[in-house]
Amino acid sequence: MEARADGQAQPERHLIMTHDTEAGESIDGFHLLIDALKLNDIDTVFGLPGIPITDLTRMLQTEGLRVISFRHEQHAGNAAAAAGFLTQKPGICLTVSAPGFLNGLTALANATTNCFPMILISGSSEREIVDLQQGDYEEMDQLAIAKPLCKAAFRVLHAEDIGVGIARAIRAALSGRPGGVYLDLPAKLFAQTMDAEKGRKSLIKVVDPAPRQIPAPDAIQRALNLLKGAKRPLIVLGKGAAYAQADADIRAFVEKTGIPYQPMSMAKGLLPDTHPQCAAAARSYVLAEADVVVLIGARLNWLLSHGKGKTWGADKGAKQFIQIDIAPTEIDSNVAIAAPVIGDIGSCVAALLGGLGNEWAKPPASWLGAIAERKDKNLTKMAATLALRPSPMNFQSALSVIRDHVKARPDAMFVNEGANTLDFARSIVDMYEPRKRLDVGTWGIMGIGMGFAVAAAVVTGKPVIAVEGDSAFGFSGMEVETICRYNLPICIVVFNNNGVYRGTDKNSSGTADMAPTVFVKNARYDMLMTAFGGVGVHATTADELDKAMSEALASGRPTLINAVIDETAGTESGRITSLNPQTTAMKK
Ligand code: FYN
Ligand code: ADP
Repeated sequence: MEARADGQAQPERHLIMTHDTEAGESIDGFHLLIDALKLNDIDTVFGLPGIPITDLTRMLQTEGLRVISFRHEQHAGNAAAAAGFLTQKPGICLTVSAPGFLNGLTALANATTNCFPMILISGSSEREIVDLQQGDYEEMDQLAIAKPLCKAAFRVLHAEDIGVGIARAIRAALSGRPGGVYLDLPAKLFAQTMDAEKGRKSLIKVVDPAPRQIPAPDAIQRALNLLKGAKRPLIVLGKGAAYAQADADIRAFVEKTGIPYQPMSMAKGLLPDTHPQCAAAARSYVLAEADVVVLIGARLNWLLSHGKGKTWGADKGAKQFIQIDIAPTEIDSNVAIAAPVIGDIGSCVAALLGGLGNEWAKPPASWLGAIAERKDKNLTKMAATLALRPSPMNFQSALSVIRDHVKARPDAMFVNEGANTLDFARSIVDMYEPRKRLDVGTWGIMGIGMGFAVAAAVVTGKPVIAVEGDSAFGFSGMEVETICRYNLPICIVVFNNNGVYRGTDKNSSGTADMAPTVFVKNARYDMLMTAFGGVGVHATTADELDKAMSEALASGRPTLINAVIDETAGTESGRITSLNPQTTAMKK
């Protein structure tokens, strides 16, 4: 028996003979697909059964894969994407045709945007009928629809091509910049049979699916020359750096150069947030003042103000960038990059590290001192806020409790979505280990919460703390049933302030409806969990929240804590209010 990531035993890999015929043994499409996945060490499938893949989900389970069955495909897809990010293996999401496929597609597009490897496998209706638009059951040209929303899309029509289809999907998802791949499997394919021996030979074990890409020596030298001359250098670590699993070399590079670093949200913990070189608490200052910035697996997109403008101290003179990325076309996408370093992060950072030599001078003390001063000021201010115990709780007082639990369990996974709930948690809750934080990512998407939490629990076997805005939780809330069904050690904390952003907006139209941002007052989200046999707690004080979290983490039982937050707390869109277009009247 082989061991699986979740610790359960996995039966030996073998080819399943489905029929004995006079001509010899034969195998069907179902089993060729299962064997192709197993051959490539895929041990878990996230999905939702239905026509035409219901039997496939059963057979996958029988043949030793773990099948995590969700209540909505979007969350199964998000789980697959998070699993891909955490493991460097493509996460698999399995759906039914048309509507199920479309539900999974949001997750596939989100995975692609975030550079997470996943494969969406959807059953589909019969090509002959779909292409003539003759009105088949769940008729849809899924391949055409998926194509522009992912890295690659393939359809397999013949059983003998299943091996190639899976191999191509794995390679496309993992190689170069990782991303989402769509694999279209028409219903008829599953029942096709072929000679078992030929079938076995048609399967492909993918060799080196994410080949290292070694940076050119002159690119390394160019980057080091630029860095050597820097007076106020800064390193920005992105989730690409977290994905790369080059943790030791990244840490060595940061520490050997002595350069302060700014972690993007999912790179938090790559080095502990409490590391003396962490500049997160002086973010505005370091971005504006740095003269040379090393981007490691972080794009200059909206989250980094496109590398220009006031955030980057546009009025303070030229800023130069060194960018490490596997995708050459990312370079110069927003501003000129003086020293591109193209390759996989592990190879690039190792090469830079090798080029530092023994004499590398640490950044000027004036730069480090100025950052330390800003940090101290912000940390002191933050500590004072976190010490308060207002009634009802506000975001900060509730998060100070959560912060202590994460500190005590640095190995726990942390999932976070919302607006204010996300923004406050990002700066208040320190992370201590790599790839522990999963959040809304590049799109700032709501709805990843329960899918990511399930994947985090299934893939790592560690406890999961999911901190959710009440609005954000609503997108995937029904998956608490999934969490209870698989008895996953997930502690969900819903920050309930009665609405989107806050709960106090008024309808000014004179009708009886609530304002669009307001929810049912004093809702009891905890009861959703008790409905399925989990633990539900209604927490109105920091002490109650603390006690409930202690119990949840100790017991490992599925728990939902309804944390009552002051409904006046929270600002429109959290820290990204400026992205809201305003009417001319409001501007005046
Ligand atoms: C950070 N900060 C801290 C700390 N960490 N202070 C004290 N202690 C600690 N540990 C300070 C930091 O210096 C900043 O202050 C401030 O807190 C905010 O830091 P943050 O969160 O890193 O930075 P900011 O400005 O919010 O970053 C911009 C951003 C971020 C775009 C990267 O907002 C982001 O990731 N947003 C995602 C939003 C999103 O997707 N929302 C979902 C959709 S919501 P100063 O240095 O003084 O500035 C739809 O409505
Ligand atoms: P963040 O949102 O944290 O800033 P992004 O998602 O914007 O991070 O950027 C991640 C970047 O990392 C992408 O440009 C992607 O091409 C790159 N990347 C992902 N994996 C690797 C890898 N193994 N090696 C090099 N670059 C990578």
